[in-house]
Amino acid sequence: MKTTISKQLFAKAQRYIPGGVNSPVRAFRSVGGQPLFIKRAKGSRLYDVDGNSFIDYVLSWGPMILGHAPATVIKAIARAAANGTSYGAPTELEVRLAQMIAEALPSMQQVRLVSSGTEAVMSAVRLARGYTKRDGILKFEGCYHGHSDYLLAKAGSGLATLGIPDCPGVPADFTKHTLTAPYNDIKTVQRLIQMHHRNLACVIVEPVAGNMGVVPPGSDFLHALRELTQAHGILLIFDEVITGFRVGYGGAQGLYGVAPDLTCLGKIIGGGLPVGAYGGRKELMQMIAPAGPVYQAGTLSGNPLAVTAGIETLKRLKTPGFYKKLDKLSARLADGLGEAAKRAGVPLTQTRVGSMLGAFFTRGPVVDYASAKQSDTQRYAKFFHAMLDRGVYFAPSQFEAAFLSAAHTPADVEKTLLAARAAFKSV
Ligand code: HOZ
Repeated sequence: MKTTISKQLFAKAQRYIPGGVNSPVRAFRSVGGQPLFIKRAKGSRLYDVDGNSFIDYVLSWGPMILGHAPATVIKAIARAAANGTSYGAPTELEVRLAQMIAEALPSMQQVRLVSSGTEAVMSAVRLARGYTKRDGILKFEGCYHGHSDYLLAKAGSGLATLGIPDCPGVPADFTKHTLTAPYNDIKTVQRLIQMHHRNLACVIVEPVAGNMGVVPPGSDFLHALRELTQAHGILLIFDEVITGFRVGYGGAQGLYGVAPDLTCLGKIIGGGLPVGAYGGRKELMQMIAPAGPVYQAGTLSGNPLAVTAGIETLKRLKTPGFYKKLDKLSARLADGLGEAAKRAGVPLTQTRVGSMLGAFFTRGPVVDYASAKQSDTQRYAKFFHAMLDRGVYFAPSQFEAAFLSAAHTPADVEKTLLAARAAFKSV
């Protein structure tokens, strides 16, 4: 594979940008080698600056559920751009998107749009603290909720990828309010809540963990969290930045039938443009300024281009049979990968919720961060490069998810499986 121009760009990037990248995981550090610089993307494909093309299973870390550059969304963005790119004033578009979100996820009676998932979570936690008048947070090891200070404790995604347990620059005074428990371990949650309930504002969880690889919730985990939090006046926050509109139109809360108090959404509701949202019961959301005293603001919140892309994306997602079709293709990919690994004698534990896929190089089971970390990451790195050489782009980290889009075809999946049969033999 020719990578001359990517290499040149990466050398230059390192002169001006720390580590040569604007977000750590994409630097390929844990898999070795150098990141590819992308020129354009269309449908299921990424095209790099050296003329290589790849079937993309990263999809901008999830949001491109329609595939890259879907015609209807791009046309709508162009139309919106002609009317101006930012006003810092209300628009009808924002009201439409908020209504679509509230109708899709009934627990979100009111919605505040922001510009990223990190911002959504940060604001939801502030609201939980303001509402309950308590400071404590309980999060789960290996879950990632963006990069705000008090949520970096034992976090997944880039921190898991780079092996950063605690982040310098985060005052101990901030993290002292953050408790952590193993994912899927309701006994530990019970114990922590018993000890700390008077100071706990919220329990925050990815209802399907997607930042330590994909780890689905155990059969009763989310229901048990709901009951325990309710019993103690603690707010339950679902971080659906990845799962919202991904595992179903109603998100993970619709899929598992558990209504949180607050929900955070991310870039999928902007069709991949920079957007986030948080929302919940009206009574809670009325605490947010200017309705109430909990302050949160942003000029780019509800940006007309992002909101337009979001509306067009959600319209497509609502079409009957959308998720069923995606699920069927995802199942074919997962089954095929499992068969290929088995045939090559490679121990692989697979996880999947709809079009979110995980694969760990361990006999498993994988139920939490400790078991996810049992994966042979060296083997993952080899697999990643063997697939990349064959034109398939998976995440450059064991601790991220793979995603499919409506633009992926059965032929893409068969091509991927052909590559995987050869790749598994070489790891
Ligand atoms: N933390 C992101 C994935 N969960 C990766 C962000 C990026 O590198 O773009």
